[in-house]
Amino acid sequence: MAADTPKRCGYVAIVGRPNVGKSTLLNHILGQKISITSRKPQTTRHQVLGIKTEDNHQIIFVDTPGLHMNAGKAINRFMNRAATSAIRDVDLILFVVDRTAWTEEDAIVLQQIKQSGLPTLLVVNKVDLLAEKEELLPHLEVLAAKGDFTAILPVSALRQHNVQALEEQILALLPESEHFFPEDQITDRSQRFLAAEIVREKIMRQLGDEIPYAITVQIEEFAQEGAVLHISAVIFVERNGQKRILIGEKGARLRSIGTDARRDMEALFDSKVMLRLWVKVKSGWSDDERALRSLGYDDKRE
Ligand SMILES: Nc1nc2c(ncn2[C@@H]2O[C@H](COP(=O)(O)OP(=O)(O)OP(=O)(O)O)[C@@H](O)[C@H]2O)c(=O)[nH]1
Ligand SMILES: [Mg+2]
Repeated sequence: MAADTPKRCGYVAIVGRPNVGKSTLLNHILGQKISITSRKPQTTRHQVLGIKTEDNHQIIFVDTPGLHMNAGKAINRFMNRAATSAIRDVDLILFVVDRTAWTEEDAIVLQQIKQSGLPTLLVVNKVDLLAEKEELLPHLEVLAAKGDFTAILPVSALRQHNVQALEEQILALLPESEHFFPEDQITDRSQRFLAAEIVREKIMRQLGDEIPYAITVQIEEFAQEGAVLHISAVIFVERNGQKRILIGEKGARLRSIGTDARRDMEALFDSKVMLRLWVKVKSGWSDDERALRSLGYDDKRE
């Protein structure tokens, strides 16, 4: 790279309704799992930065919770605020949609994007799942008519299809600027935050439809002692019945969540991990603004 190539740096928000593949896209662009993913909608609850520094450019991605309707509870309102505030504070937006589906929630996201007036790349994800590839082209034309997009890119975040082309588009739009983060930093989130998220991911993935939305995870201990990283986490649930389900028959479910989580933590932290999980009932935590703040759902730090 020539020494006189200008440095580039900018913020890129990844927004869209729940479950379209935003976090999967971020992880695959970074080549590292920073943001948790699952088949269930509303997996991501906070803004998470993923930083990619290469040559003379630094792209700071902002993963966001899926913007959704029926945001009745305080936790859901928090998540929507985290998504909409990201739309305002960036240089460029990636608007992610799922193939040819277009829902009322997509329309709400688009409306927010239009209000921001920011350049936007429309990312049509999961094209690997399209049975009829011919469907895509006419649909892309329909999408193009909905807004003023700088470009429209069909991609598969999971299969890495066209993701490179997307990165090139982003680079072309990145402002000239000094880098905001050190070259080796990949996220703004602490190891404690990432550990709590890994536990939550395993619960999202292993448990049925309702429990994952009733839980939150707090790290109580995070201490390296010699070759072993000791991590204790408390899983808060809303009710006693949920605690029973989470623990499972003779503790089997909680053990299995712990095993999966420990494996991911060992890979991410590059250390042997001793993980202890506890389950506590904190009734109404998800609809209580004060409880939310004390559990890390803080608007100043989405
Ligand atoms: N087949 C296929 N599946 C995908 C693709 N991208 C994401 N998925 C799957 O879609 C589901 C949702 O992915 P996430 O990355 O968690 O979606 P999200 O938009 O971050 O969801 P929220 O955080 O809930 O808003 C997961 O099961 C992913 O594996 C893709 O390109 N192809
Ligand atoms: Mg997500």
